[in-house]
Amino acid sequence: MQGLVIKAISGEYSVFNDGKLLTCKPKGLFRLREELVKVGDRVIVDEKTKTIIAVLPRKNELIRPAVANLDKIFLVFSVKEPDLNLNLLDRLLSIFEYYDLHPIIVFTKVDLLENPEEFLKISDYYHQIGYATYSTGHGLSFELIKQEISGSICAFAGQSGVGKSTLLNWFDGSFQIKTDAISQALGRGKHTTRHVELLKLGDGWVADTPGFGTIEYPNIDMLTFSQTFREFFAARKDCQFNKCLHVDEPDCAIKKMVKDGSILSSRYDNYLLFYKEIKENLKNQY
Ligand SMILES: Nc1nc2c(ncn2[C@@H]2O[C@H](COP(=O)(O)OP(=O)(O)O)[C@@H](O)[C@H]2O)c(=O)[nH]1
Ligand SMILES: [Mg+2]
Ligand SMILES: [Zn+2]
Repeated sequence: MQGLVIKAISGEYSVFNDGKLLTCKPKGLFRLREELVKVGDRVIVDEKTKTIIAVLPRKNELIRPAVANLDKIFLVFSVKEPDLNLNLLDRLLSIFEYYDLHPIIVFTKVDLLENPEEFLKISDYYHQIGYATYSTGHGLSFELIKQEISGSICAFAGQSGVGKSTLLNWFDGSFQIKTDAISQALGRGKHTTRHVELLKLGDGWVADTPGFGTIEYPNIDMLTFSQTFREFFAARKDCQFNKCLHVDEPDCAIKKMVKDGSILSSRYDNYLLFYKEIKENLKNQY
């Protein structure tokens, strides 16, 4: 039979097919390298011996968290406690654009803001450049987020304490995922690892991934990197130079747009930081 791997714990895989779960081991070849089977994989299983005999080609895969075939990734960011981290948001957006992973933004804890104007400007900006954005803490977006999940394999990514598990529990009370008091969530050691598991929500699947405090840029050339900032990519034709990287070039449309306020200045600041980081990485490779 063919099934979907929804859980992997110490060499045992839960494979979902037609409403049933089968606990399987991979056949010898795969056992040698555990990472050869990932949560999200579609696999062929020999039901008699309960072994995974083949992994079907993946449409994408992440290394940490180890998950394959994601249709959508929700980037969960609290607006307070912890403060909105636009640097991490821009980094994740850029990296997931590169992986072609369809990022969707969820801003949480909007109820904690006394003055939401500044936040609304930021949230509108990301919406206007083409990202689906939702916000929670006032109860408005739940049904819409649920609809986004329907029919897709999704993951919730974001720092510890932003409210990923809380959201998933709101969607389905039977999940009963452990949520952390904020102080504990922030103070928790970096090395706490938890397994990834796909949870069934309607006819979709969601993974509550362990915290995404940092993520490394993949090996990426500068021009491709510049294209992972959507609105920069859209406006690049107005730059004087073909292949403008929007850093030192004269007559750069992006820099003008930052000046006149049509590009969010934090976006450009973060772009420059990542640009330098990637350049450094490239240098260190030789
Ligand atoms: N005020 C407020 N608190 C929230 C909201 N969502 C989550 N929290 C709290 O934030 C803390 C961390 O939540 P948790 O779901 O464990 O975060 P995770 O580490 O991202 O899974 C918990 O104390 C939650 O009760 C929200 O929308 N508003
Ligand atoms: Mg959690
Ligand atoms: Zn430019």
